[in-house]
Amino acid sequence: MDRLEHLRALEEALNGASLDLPTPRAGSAEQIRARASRRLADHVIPRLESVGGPLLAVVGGSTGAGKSTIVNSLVGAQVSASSALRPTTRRPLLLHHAADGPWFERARLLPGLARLRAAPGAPATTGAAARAELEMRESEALPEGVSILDAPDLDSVVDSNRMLARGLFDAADLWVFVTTAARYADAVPWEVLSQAPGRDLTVAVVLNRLPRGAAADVAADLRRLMAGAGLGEAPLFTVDEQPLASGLLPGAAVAGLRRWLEGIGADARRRAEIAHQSLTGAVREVAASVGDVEEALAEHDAALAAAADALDTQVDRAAERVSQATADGTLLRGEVLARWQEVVGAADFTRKLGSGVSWLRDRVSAALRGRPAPVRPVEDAIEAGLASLVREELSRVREDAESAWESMPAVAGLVDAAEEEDRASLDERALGLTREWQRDLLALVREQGASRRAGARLMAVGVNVVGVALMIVIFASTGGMTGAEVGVAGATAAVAQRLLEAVFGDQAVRTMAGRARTLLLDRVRGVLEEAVRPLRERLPEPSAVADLAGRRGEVQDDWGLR
Ligand SMILES: Nc1nc2c(ncn2[C@@H]2O[C@H](COP(=O)(O)OP(=O)(O)OP(=O)(O)O)[C@@H](O)[C@H]2O)c(=O)[nH]1
Ligand SMILES: [Mg+2]
Repeated sequence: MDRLEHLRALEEALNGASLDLPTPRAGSAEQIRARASRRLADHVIPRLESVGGPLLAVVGGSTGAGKSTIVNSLVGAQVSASSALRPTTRRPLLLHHAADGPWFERARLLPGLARLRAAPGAPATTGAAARAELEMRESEALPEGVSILDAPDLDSVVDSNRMLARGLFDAADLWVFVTTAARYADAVPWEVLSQAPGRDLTVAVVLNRLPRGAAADVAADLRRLMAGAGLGEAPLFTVDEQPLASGLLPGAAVAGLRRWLEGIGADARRRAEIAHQSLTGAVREVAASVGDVEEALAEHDAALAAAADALDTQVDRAAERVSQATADGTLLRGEVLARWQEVVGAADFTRKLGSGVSWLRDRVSAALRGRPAPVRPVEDAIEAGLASLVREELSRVREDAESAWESMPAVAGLVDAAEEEDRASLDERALGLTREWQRDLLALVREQGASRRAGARLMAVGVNVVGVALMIVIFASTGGMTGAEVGVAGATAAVAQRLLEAVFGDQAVRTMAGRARTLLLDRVRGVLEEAVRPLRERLPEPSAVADLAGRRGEVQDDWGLR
């Protein structure tokens, strides 16, 4: 790719660089990004696309300094509105020699401004502030090769004026800075003007409205300021205070400025040099700005990653809590135990378990015959316990995730925007999980009972009873439910364990319990993740910072800026 393509790619990368989170640098970085992108589009790219065009001399300064009056006087006609109202100029006016017209037709300089062509003799208008426009006019009074742009005021109270004026300065090859005896030390225009040397920009200063008598002193003071700002070499043109004739200064008052412009226009080599300097200066500054934007993007992406991590952490913690509570007997309380004991028959059942599976089968079958669906109440009790545990964690994980984000300034604002889930849907999700897992379990049991031997026993005891036994074993399994400490829950779990072992054998029971537990925890993770999903969805995409850095590197290489 060539220089131009690299610059276009950089512009595209800049336009795509999103700074969506309010990180500390986001605000300033967004402005830097917008300005860098605009400079490429307004000036650098169009200049490279259509080489050899006339220079653009932007006339800038404070409102009322007499910019429009100077421009009118240069061309000897009232082409730009000047008035006692501040600010007057809203719409920039570009004046060029007729011979340079075709270049301006071709080049897409300042593409954000709608072109408005005024006939050479048409009266001046100020333009509406609402639309970003650039008025173009031919003028035979200007030298070929140098165009002049009368800009809105640099330090305007009108935001759009100020932004526009700075954007125009960014697109300039030459700056003609107009100030007055009264205002030459104003801070704001100097802040802009002092950027010129760093950009190798060619500058001329016009000191307007010099009161007779004070001319020498004021001019000397201004020269001192200019030297301090690195503009000691720039020409200074002074214009005495004098009455205007039809709004214009006499030709002699602006003769120095005109000669300077004509000198540049007549010297093709100098013109090419000035154009090259302004271009290189702009590319250098843009590349440096892109570096700043990259830093902000890296900060943005780090904040993004931290926010995503915070969600992961809360999901992990909630999953861990569920994992604990489903393994330490917490779920084997009251209702579950009571109902399970009804299934396997009173407390003395444990004692008789030694007599083997046939007894157990008889006991359970009898129970099944005696009461139509004695296993159903245990299933319901387990379902209720598990569902309420999960339900609680679903609310909590969302709340914890929200408080984690609230303490992170970059994403605190996203919390309110995230969609809230109603209680009913959380209830439903928790219950849904429980039922799906119960189905998983029954499928596991059936699968395990596929062998002939186990199958017969499974049939005898009943798939649902075995399924319930499996749940009980899982809920009691790893948490201190063994040994001397065995309480009612432990004893009950032991019965379930024995029952399962009698049906499948102990190795198969271990495998099954392990698989069932994994299935449960996977499902739990799924619903927990779902609970924080509305937050996760609010997170913007990571920025393409690496891409931007790559594009900047290409441009820097092209321009020898590394
Ligand atoms: N007598 C006299 N009046 C001047 C001179 N220069 C400017 N003025 C007046 O000062 C006022 C402001 O001049 P403009 O040329 O509109 O000033 P500007 O810098 O273009 O101002 P904005 O467009 O608002 O940024 C107008 O009323 C001019 O007629 C001058 O040298 N002598
Ligand atoms: Mg003006």
